[in-house]
Amino acid sequence: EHTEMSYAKRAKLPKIHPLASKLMNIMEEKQSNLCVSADVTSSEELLELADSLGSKICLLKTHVDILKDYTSEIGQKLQAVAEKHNFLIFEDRKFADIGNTVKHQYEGGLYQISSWSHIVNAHAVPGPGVVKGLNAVGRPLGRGCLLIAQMSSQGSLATGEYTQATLRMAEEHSDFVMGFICGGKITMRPEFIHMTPGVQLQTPGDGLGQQYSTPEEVIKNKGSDVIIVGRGILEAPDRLKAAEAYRKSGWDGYTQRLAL
Ligand code: BMP
Repeated sequence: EHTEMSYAKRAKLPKIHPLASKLMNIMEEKQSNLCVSADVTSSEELLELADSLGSKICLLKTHVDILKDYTSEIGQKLQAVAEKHNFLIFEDRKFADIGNTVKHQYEGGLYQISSWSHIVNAHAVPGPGVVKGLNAVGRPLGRGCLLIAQMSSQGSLATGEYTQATLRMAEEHSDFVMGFICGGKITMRPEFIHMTPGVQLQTPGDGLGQQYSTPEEVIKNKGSDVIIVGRGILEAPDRLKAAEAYRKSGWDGYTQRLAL
């Protein structure tokens, strides 16, 4: 095995995306590689969740299009909470259209995602135009993008050569692409950050195709950098206690990986 670099060291790499650098510094500072997936349908609950779990997380992942009461103030309110607790915001929009269309979807419409979300993600399936379109809107604002290289769902088509082609697309657009959604480490380039959904301590799946691994498996064994946890925390009787358990478990996985 190669030697593992700490998040703090990777944050200082000369070619790292500024937002990846910022995120890795936050992770080191808060000793958290936990991203909470805030999949709730009320704005009040979303903001309350962000505020109450803010100290435990490096990143908050949103699906704003599942909110039943979205208003244009949500973005700015989320940003204020993110600043208060020092975490970043990741709208899990999964852009997957031609460059010109995703430009509009990212900047405009109801949600104006580029105005409040530090990070977005995209499928590689349209080819590099999707990244170019997002880049045109996001890069001047200092935003970053993750490419979906693999998915946690059963029967996912994002495997093998598709994953490799996604990796090459990221390498060719590393001024805007800062990393990946994936099941584990897919590149040795330490500038890229790997984020993994489908993480839960108790359950193997959800009956709708979701497949779960534990934080230890994802961070220590598979070499990912960030665990994305939704229902493992949201459905726990005590969300704060659960968030702390996932934070600790993810961080232990990381320190154990560094010690290997
Ligand atoms: P949960 O931990 O409750 O299963 O939620 C996982 C979250 O991560 C959901 O918001 C889902 O949309 C997202 N996600 C995923 O589960 N698998 C992927 O491959 C990519 C995702 O964005």
